[in-house]
Amino acid sequence: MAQQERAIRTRQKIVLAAAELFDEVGYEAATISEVLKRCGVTKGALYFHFASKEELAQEVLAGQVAALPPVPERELFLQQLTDEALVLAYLLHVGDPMVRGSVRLTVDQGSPYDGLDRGVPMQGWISHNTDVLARAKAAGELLPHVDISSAATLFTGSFTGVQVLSKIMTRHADMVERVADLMRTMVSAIAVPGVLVRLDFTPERAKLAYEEAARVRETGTTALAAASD
Ligand code: XVR
Repeated sequence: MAQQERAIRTRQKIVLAAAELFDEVGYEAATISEVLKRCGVTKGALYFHFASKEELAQEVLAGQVAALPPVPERELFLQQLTDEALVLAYLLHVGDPMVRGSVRLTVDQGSPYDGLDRGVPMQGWISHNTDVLARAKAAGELLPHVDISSAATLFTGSFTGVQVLSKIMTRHADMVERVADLMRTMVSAIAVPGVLVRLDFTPERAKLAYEEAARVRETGTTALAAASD
């Protein structure tokens, strides 16, 4: 294996172990020595990649949006947005360590002096939503009054709200159902009627959409593309 590839893998191992630890104990209580124990990397190697716990946490925060496997483009952009929300909910529900650790770091308030920039992933989601909603608008899927940037922010804010509630009430057991409800309600306020009737908000989509997206990430092909080969 090339040296560079080995370095990338080591880095990924460290980040994953850190995310897992942040998910379990939060930022304050997490220690570099516990990350070391979990990832089986030498202290020297860890410090080569990350100078501090803060740098590690910032990397986990930065990886949040990319931790969502890419949902293949749908016929309707509002279905794509819905499926992305369902896939993220599913990952929280099943306990994906990268997603859970990163999301916990984002929402835990911590000390005002801990130096973490929790706005990084939030801004990433808002920009992504802005992009998808702009496409939805261009495709005629949105009601004329819809303000894209405020809707984009509202999706991220309300997802965060139901995520916190679901964690408190059920430890994410009902996460997929809460997000399916949220998307049905919010999308109903912005979609034109002819589009709304074609959208599917059932929670059962979550697992299927996740499996499809994970397949795309692994192989670079969709089920349809693979079938027509
Ligand atoms: O904006 C998001 C989606 O595009 C769906 C609408 C998800 C926002 C997730 C924000 C994340 C940070 C804290 O979740 C939290 O609870 C996927």
